[in-house]
Amino acid sequence: MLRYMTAGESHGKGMIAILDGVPAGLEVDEKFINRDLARRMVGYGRGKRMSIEKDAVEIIGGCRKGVTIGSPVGVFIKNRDYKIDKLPDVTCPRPGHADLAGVQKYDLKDARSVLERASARETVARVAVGAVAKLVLREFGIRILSHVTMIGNIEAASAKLSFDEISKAAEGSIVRCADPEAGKKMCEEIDKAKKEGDTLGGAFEVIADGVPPGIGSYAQWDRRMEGALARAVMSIPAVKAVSVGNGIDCAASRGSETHDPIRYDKAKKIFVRLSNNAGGTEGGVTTGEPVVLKGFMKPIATLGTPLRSVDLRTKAESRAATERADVSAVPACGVVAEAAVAFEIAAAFLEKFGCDSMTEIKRNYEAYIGHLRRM
Ligand code: EPS
Repeated sequence: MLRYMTAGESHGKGMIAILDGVPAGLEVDEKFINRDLARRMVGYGRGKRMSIEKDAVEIIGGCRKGVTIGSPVGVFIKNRDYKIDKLPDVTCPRPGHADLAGVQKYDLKDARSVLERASARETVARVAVGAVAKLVLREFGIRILSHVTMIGNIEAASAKLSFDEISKAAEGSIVRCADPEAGKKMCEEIDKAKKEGDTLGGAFEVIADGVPPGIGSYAQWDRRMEGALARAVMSIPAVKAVSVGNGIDCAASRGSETHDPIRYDKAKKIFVRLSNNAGGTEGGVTTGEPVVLKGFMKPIATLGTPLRSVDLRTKAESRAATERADVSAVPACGVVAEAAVAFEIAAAFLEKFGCDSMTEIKRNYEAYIGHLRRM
């Protein structure tokens, strides 16, 4: 069973994660992990923190000579901006952040103790974990991308692009948007919001290509892929909705317009679909088509022009605390969602093909793919 936990505060010594259930025999490519950490840091609209940090992973367990040995993999990412005990108290909770609910729940006087852990800084550890999951999936030709489809009310058009075209365009865009025209407008919208002391949300799409049919299961509620993917992506700070495939539009469409007709490709000896409205999953099981989902992020809760709040000590009306923060972090959120999706697909993949060693998993995977071609 692949599982992980993280610990660490935004301005503590660093972030740590333990990833348990990684098969033995996987080469842990630190450069690959660090590349994802760097991708999480960029994006137009990010705050000053990203110019302080130089996120890099330190592997502190589960590897010998760069290869996994079947033990839990420990990762550590150091915070350069380590100053947690020198920071002032936060006593005016920000609407939209965990501040107020957190002090109530944990009986705290200072919302700093809440925001330090609720901060999206924690996602640096998730990206490191997701990168290890991507390394497992990479061995089976599974690739994952993300791109920004909306910031504020600016929407991108990318429906006609291939996986490689989207990936190339998004990696080359400062807002990780595959539509250059929309990307330009998104940057203008971010500038406008920044000037007005405001923040912006948006949406991103994650696509996993090369996932074989039969990952996940309809047999039990918690093994359904849609549920696992939605939970993983919804757990990223500020994500308020997830749709799989055309999950929102299909509610207003007819069955005949929604479901993906089946065809048999005699040359490749595989079943294929004429469309992929389902987003690569039917009945909680992958279909062999790309897994496609969208995440919707609310605007960041720390506003330059703060909203009305109440001082926790005096109960007097006040303005919410304001901190250094991002104007928009939708591009980074997409990268975090790639990690979340990679982890969930890897977990279900290992459940199907075994989890002890890469050689065992490859043997089982190849036997299964061969079997599918003989069906
Ligand atoms: C983040 C680090 C944080 C924020 C941001 C994400 O750093 P700091 O608080 O020092 O500026 O920039 O977190 C939030 C916007 C939030 O609301 O929690 C990071 O590493 O991604």
